[in-house]
Amino acid sequence: MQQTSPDFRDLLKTAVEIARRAAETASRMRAEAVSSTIDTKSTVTDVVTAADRAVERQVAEELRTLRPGDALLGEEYGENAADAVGSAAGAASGVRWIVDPIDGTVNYLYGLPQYAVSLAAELDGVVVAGVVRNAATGDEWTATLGGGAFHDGRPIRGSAQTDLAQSLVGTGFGYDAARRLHQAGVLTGLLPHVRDIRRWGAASLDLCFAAEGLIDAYYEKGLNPWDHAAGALIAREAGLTVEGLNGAAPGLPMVIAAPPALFPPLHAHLVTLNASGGA
Ligand code: LIP
Repeated sequence: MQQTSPDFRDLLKTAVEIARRAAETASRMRAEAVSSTIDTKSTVTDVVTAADRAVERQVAEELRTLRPGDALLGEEYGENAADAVGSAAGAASGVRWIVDPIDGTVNYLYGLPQYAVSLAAELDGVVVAGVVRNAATGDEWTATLGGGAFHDGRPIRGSAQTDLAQSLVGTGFGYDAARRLHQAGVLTGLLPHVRDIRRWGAASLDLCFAAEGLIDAYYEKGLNPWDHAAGALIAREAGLTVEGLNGAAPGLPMVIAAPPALFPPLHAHLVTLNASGGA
């Protein structure tokens, strides 16, 4: 059993408790919406926005109670949500939480069971604990820095695949049409060199699937910190290399998660295809 700092375990325990309650809220709000949009004439899209915001506020309020003095970065409220928890500039504790209240927004809109609450804890700028909870199925992936990665408490490791041509590769696309056009070109160039592609629609879950070997590798351009903070830790703790291009940290230009044997050939194709380019 890999050892992890007791503080990391405490942060993970808090993250899991908060993520479970947040996932319940997301699921409940969707169920209520589906039944109510008919009479209220509100659009389901409005409900998605309302749920995103409600879940993030719930996370912020719970963190304020459980972890006063910490900072928070969230998809819906940005660093402003830190007002609810602590000063964004520099949390007294050195801990900043990073939350995506509902990752997989379009899946949530359609009722496809691939949407998640993603919550990570950063200590002095390094993610040390993270949880990704599929709010539709209850599947939960967790990790602490140096403590390994788990799916519902079961240890997980990434793929043992060594041949890119036999690899199932996950990816995703932005919302902007110009970016999607460029990403389609990258996909066209990559597809002949891999077994197949999967597009699930939630980066945090894609990273967990790669961590468990359900897909062999994953890449995507345009991800925000809340999309990948928790999932990247889970993937790294499962033995994957998680980086951007040319040794950069994972971020907006590119996130690649792959086993050590697949990372170099996948990276080479993505560089050749200018995968971080375009809009
Ligand atoms: C989603 C990402 C996914 C990407 C989607 C979308 P959202 O985040 O998790 O990887 O391909 O286009 O950006 O918007 O559902 O929180």
